[in-house]
Amino acid sequence: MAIRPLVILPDAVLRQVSSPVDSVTPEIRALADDMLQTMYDAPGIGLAAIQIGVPRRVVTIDLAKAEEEKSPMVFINPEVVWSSEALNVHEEGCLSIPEYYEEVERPASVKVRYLTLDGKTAEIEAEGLLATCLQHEIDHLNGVLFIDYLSRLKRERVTKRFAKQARRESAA
Ligand code: K2U
Ligand code: ZN
Repeated sequence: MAIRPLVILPDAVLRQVSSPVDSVTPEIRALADDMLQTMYDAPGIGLAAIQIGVPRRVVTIDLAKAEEEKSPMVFINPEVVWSSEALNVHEEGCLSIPEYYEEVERPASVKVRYLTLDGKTAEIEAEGLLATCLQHEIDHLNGVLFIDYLSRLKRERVTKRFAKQARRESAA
């Protein structure tokens, strides 16, 4: 188990499309462990493997509050197989775009098919924060960021801000 460094905007790695997992190997289990540890340390309630630089279709989520017992979920090759016409607006953030939050509109409910860590195919019907988080994470697997749903002006403004910060850090 290890806490891994997070990939931060504007790193082009975040725009990669992640590859499907063919079989749930010990390496994939170790990756999921590292993702959970990294997510809890951040702290965050979701993480996609690309956010620690690994272009594989693996997502971890835990919606448990700080004072509650952990309830880790691992989704391998998750795909939305149904989404509601009803929409929901939720404030979103991203561990790869730290301290930036904006409202995003997404389908209120989704059905997601995925592989479990045991290699079994499963489906989950989600609404509320879980639906938002699953869609946010599956977007990461396709190189899509929540800022892509904002106006061009807002997206360019935040991208320029993070690019300027990255230049400062590399010059330091
Ligand atoms: O992908 C990530 O960076 C993880 C996000 C997951 C997330 C995004 C939007 C809405 C809910 C969850 C991080 O956990 S960001 C922390 C956070 C948590 C709740 C609401 C907003 C941001
Ligand atoms: Zn994110």
